[in-house]
Amino acid sequence: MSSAASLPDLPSSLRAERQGALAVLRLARPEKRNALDDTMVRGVESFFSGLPSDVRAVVVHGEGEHFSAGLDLSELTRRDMAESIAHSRMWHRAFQAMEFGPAPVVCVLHGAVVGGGLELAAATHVRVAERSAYYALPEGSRGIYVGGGASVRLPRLIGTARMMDMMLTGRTYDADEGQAIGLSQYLVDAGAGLAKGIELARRIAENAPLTNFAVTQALPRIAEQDPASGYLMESLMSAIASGDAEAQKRLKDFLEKRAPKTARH
Ligand code: 1HE
Repeated sequence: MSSAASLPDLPSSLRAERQGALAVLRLARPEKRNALDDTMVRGVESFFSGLPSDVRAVVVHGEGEHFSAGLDLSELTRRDMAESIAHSRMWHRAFQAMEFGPAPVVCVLHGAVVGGGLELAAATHVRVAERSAYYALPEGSRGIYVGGGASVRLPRLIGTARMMDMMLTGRTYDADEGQAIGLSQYLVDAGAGLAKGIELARRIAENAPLTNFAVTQALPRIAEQDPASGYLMESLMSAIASGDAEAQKRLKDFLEKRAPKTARH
């Protein structure tokens, strides 16, 4: 029997399981192409807010033919302006709980990765795309605007001009193009994404916890800072990480020839 702590309760449109040090979260609403309704978005927030401390990395993927068709458009017609602002802020909270949560997140993409689905993917740390993946921001043609953080995250990921083009002209990027412009970091064959995502997450889970903390919490902030503050923050973070007992043990292991070399794979 596993001694791993249990995961937060989720709505039926999200499924999660433990795999040792990992948690695997699945968007499980394939009949609606994993369109993200309020219940799912709130579920994402409670999942990442309630992750047990022994979860060292998370893999997110989608059931069915598509990763996600984005915002559930059927819910959109029911809101007035104030409710729409609150709704977008709810998405921001959920995706920030993931982006700045306790464990690095690997996302596995296939089929449609569109609108809010792309916003969710952009809030994760490592993206693996299968060759079926394609990316779009159909908000332009639906008469709406992004609301799940894309205006902040996508310009940093692919550039403002590309995001403008996607929204103004409805341009889609296929998996190869997405890989070339930085939407994904890994590109794999159809059906191979989850195994690759789990392999990467296992590797991430082996890092010292303070290194993963520095990479997911400090690095994105440093990248946004003025250089002088960034250099200072880097020095502080570096000293905190290397002063930790785990770092001292790993350094000793290398110097005493017990740790693997950094070889070309
Ligand atoms: C949906 C949604 C949805 C499917 N909201 N119900 N996103 C979009 O504009 C993309 C809209 N979806 C599509 O273009 C297509 O569904 C797909 C290309 C993703 C998939 O096509 P297909 O042929 O496999 O499926 P389908 O027949 O279009 O859809 C199957 C069912 O899912 C159908 O419902 P049914 O009850 O008739 O079976 C669809 O209505 C339903 N469905 N997508 C609601 N998005 C925080 S702001 C973010 C803003 C956005 O994300 S805007 C982008 C919205």
